[in-house]
Amino acid sequence: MTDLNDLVATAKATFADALTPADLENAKAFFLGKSGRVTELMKGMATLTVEEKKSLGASINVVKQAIELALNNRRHELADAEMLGQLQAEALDVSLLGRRRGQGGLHPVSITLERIEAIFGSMGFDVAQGPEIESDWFNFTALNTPEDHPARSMHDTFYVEGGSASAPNLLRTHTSPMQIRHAVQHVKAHRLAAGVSEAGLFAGDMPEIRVIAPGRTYRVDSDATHSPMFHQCEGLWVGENVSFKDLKFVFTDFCRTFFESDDLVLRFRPSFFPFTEPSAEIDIQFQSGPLAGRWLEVAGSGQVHPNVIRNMGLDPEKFIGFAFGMGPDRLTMLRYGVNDLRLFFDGDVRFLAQFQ
Ligand code: 2U9
Repeated sequence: MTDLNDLVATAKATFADALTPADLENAKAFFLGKSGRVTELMKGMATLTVEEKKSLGASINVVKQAIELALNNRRHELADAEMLGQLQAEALDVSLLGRRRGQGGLHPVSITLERIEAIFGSMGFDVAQGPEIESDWFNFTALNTPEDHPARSMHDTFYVEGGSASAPNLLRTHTSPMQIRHAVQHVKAHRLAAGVSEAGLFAGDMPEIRVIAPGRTYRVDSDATHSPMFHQCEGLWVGENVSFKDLKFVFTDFCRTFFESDDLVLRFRPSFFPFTEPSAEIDIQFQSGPLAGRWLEVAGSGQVHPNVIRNMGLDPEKFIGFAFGMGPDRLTMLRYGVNDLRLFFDGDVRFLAQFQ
């Protein structure tokens, strides 16, 4: 029995000395293998009596089970140690800050355009869209701009391929052509609805045209307050009984909502545009706050010229309206106190991120 107990102790010690699974399996063979110690003990029983076999066999079995248990325990220990080593070697420092992808956001001028659209939208204005490459007709002629107007020179306008030799296509110099296109479509649709022929100027019943046209515009110009690409947002309201009084109401409401201040007043200053007559610049003055006391020019405006009303297909004896035009870039500069327009278009994320 003492021999048998010693054998268990020896096996445990040998297994403990095995430092790798391969060593352990070799050690196992020494005790439990085909010619291992336990097997030899079994074979040694051949000459014993049945009674002796029973008694010694049971003891050998107990020893065998104890050795197997010791072997399995050591197997688990080695496997755990191996796993621990692997976990340590491949450890991830989850406390390290990740490299997050920037969230992105709207450009400050886009924020302004969205606000303008929301404010005029709430006053019942549609939002027109149109091409940035325009024809001479929609950009100039339909808007009553004469042949010899400086805006038509190579000096002031980016001409592109297409169109005719005498009237090449161009990058639109203002957003007004979108409103002419919108008005022409509007008139056409209501002529059809009213069953009035396409010929001649329309003088029937028609819902009012109320539209704004925001977008990119292009002129040959570049300094701290001018960029070759800039934004405009023009508005147009044409009906049978629309006046400067409505323009003043609409634009005052717009400015107070846009600048989030009721503490501002408007001033209309006579001016000239080919597409409006009479025309006026619109200045605003804050009565309080950082910009208080100075008159700030924010828009041009006027009663739509009868020739322009005609170019929409409408009878100017019946239809009248007003238009206004403003620069969202400049409005953004005023709202945020930015003093150089070029910052908006340099694409420096450090500058742009400040508006998020
Ligand atoms: C149609 C008829 C008339 C739109 C108008 C202005 C006056 C104007 C510019 C000033 C500098 C915008 O800020 S700016 O870039 N615009 O002064 N725009 S009236 O008149 C129209 C538009 C469309 C069919």
